[in-house]
Amino acid sequence: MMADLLAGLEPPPAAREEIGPGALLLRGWALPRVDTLLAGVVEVAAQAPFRHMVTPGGFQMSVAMTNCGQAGWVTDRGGYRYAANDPATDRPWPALPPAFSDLAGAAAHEAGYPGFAPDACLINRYEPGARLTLHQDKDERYQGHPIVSVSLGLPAVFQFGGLKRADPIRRVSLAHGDVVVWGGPSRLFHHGILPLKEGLHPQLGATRINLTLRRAL
Ligand code: MD6
Ligand code: FE
Repeated sequence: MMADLLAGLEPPPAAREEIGPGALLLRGWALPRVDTLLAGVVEVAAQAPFRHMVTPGGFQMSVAMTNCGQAGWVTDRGGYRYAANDPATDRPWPALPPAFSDLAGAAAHEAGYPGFAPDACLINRYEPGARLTLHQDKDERYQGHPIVSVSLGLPAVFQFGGLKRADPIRRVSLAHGDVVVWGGPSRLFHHGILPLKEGLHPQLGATRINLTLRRAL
């Protein structure tokens, strides 16, 4: 009886929260596609393993990273850049799984950025204690495109500041299945992730995965 009543109902629209000018948090938006996304991560990591890269200043990052798509974001003593090949294997990065580009296009459309077609995805993997210090994403060739970010696994506290490093910072909790789309005036805002708290996620254990889909080239 109840099941009959519910069968015809659409799922409720994901909660939308504007976290900055042109930056929209779509809570739970990726939940229906989590399994496909995770299968994509496993497939990519089998060809291009997660690694802890070194910053230009010589520090090893606590976040492990890999990439897929036409270009991958890398850092080493020589600086930050996009590279066509994975420096670990000297082969091209694995292709973008269609599930990644489909979700990014649909989420961007939903957030008011129609026609977004990513060509690259940076995959971040956090374990408890791992963090990402305040930074701007500005290594993309043209920064007029938005970035779509998908959070999976353990929750994290996202810091979202402004154009200047010293601007006030808001803290936003990002949970499994949350999607953030940002572009426009917020595209170059400083942001980061506070040290991940201990915890166990039913699907991912003591891990948080973040996908950031971009147009890099
Ligand atoms: C993270 N995200 O959520 C780190 N960058 O683990 C980012 O650094 C990021 O979420 C650009 C656009 C969206 C993001
Ligand atoms: Fe970033």
